[in-house]
Amino acid sequence: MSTVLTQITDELISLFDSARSVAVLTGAGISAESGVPTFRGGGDTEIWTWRGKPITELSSAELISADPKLVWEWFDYRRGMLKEVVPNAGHFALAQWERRFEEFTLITQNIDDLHRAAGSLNVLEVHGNIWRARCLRCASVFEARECPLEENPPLCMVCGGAARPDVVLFGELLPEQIFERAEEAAARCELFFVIGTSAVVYPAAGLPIAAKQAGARIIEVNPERTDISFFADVTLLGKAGEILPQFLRERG
Ligand code: BJW
Ligand code: ZN
Repeated sequence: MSTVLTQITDELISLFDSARSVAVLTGAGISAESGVPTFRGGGDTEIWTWRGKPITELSSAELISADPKLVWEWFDYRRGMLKEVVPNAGHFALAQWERRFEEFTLITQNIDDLHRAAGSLNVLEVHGNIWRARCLRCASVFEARECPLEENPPLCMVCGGAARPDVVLFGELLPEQIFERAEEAAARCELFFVIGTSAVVYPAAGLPIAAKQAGARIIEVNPERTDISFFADVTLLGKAGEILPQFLRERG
């Protein structure tokens, strides 16, 4: 059982200050304070809902094969909401953390691009990015920011074939090289932060377990306890936008 805290302590600050190698896994909760709904709730957030269908059905390998237009409609609905939102204090704090450590890896399950918008340079997007499309014929990946879409499905800029969102749906494999880099970071780091994720979706949810097995300290930041809380060294119960900037406060 981890130590549960509601704010950071001097001991945590010294762990943070003396770390050389840090890895962070973020989930939907870090974007909650920007007004982005989460998938499974928690905190005081809204949940993504659309036409009464569950996410496991909408964002699935089955549906993209059966009805790609419908999947684009679901994504277009989300893109419409996401284009209005901006990063929050949690995203900005992580962009500053990146500049502070000799080795720093930011792994995100989020597809909303808010880490980059906040200034993070090196982001491992293990579930893809909602602002990119991938050609179903030639596999070219291109930026697709037009919202609402003029054409559904959008067409590939290279070969004219139909494209799909460049995101990882349920039942699909994660981008191999990106995930390998995430696994390497988990195996190498001294501190592994798990921020704003319910940590139920695999294989991303296996990263903190791998980090722990490799000897890292696990620090969770979430307003609610999760499965991670059982093996984390510290669970900081609170909102990412309030907790993460505390690590950057002036040292007295
Ligand atoms: C705050 C906060 C604040 C609130 N501050 N925190 C074993 C059993 C059964 C199935 C499987 C299994 N192992 C693997 C699978 C299959 C499946 C899976 O894991 N299912 C589980 C549900 C069990 N995994 C897959 O399908 C993966 N692929 C795969 O395994 O390939 C091999 C394979 C091939 C063929 C067949 C089967 C397997 C791919 C998973 C990709 C998931 N993609 C999604 C959708 C992306 C596109 C889209 O957005 O539509 O990614 S699912 C959805 O969940 C999304 C998220 O990235 C992901 C994780 O969610 P996250 O980020 O944790 O969000 P929430 O909402 O769950 O949690 C938010 C948290 O924030 C809460 O804890 C709050 O308390 C907290 N919070 N406010 C900080 N202010
Ligand atoms: Zn193409």
